[in-house]
Amino acid sequence: TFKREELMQEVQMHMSERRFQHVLGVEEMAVALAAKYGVSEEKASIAALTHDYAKERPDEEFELIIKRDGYDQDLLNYGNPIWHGLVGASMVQRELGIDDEEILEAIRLHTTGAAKMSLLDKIIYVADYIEPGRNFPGVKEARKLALVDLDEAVAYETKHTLLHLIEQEHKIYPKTIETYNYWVVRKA
Ligand code: DGI
Ligand code: FE
Ligand code: FE
Ligand code: FE
Repeated sequence: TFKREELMQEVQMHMSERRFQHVLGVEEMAVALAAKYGVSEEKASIAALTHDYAKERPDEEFELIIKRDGYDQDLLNYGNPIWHGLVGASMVQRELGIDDEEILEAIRLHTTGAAKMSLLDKIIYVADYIEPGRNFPGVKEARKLALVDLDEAVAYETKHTLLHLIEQEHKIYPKTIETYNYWVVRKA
């Protein structure tokens, strides 16, 4: 498996410079959150560096893997936004040799979240949203929450992402709804 420098180089080769800068921002934020919440900083670093590894792969490649590897075929009704983490984790595993299941799961869940999330899953989900390069209305509030209560940050991100998707009339992946029901509604 790779050292950080090698991993960075491998990831950089697979994406635009702009996206690579986003990845480095997610890493910075994820490592900081890992330190704060008592999670392995190394795992946070590796998961952050690889979370968008598959983001620039052609749709055809994802479709082939979804058909071949026993994924729920309903996934074919979605697209890269849903595939690059959920299916992309398998590319990270095969191509980068990362076999740590906690890291792979954090990659799988980084876009949609889930009802059941580990601390590492939450850290990657939130770090992706609040990395220093992000600039949207509400990002300051999300950054503030992340330093106070990670679960509140998950809830905030989930609610605002869903609002945005609905505003744009995008198709909602069922797991995204599950995340909303669990973290936004069920929360006391
Ligand atoms: O890969 P990033 O741009 O860093 O961020 P991401 O992986 O968190 O999100 C990718 C995109 O996916 C983002 O525009 C939000 C969108 N998304 C999240 N949940 C859903 C979704 N898109 C659809 N269509 N349905 C969802 O449920
Ligand atoms: Fe992503
Ligand atoms: Fe995200
Ligand atoms: Fe990302």
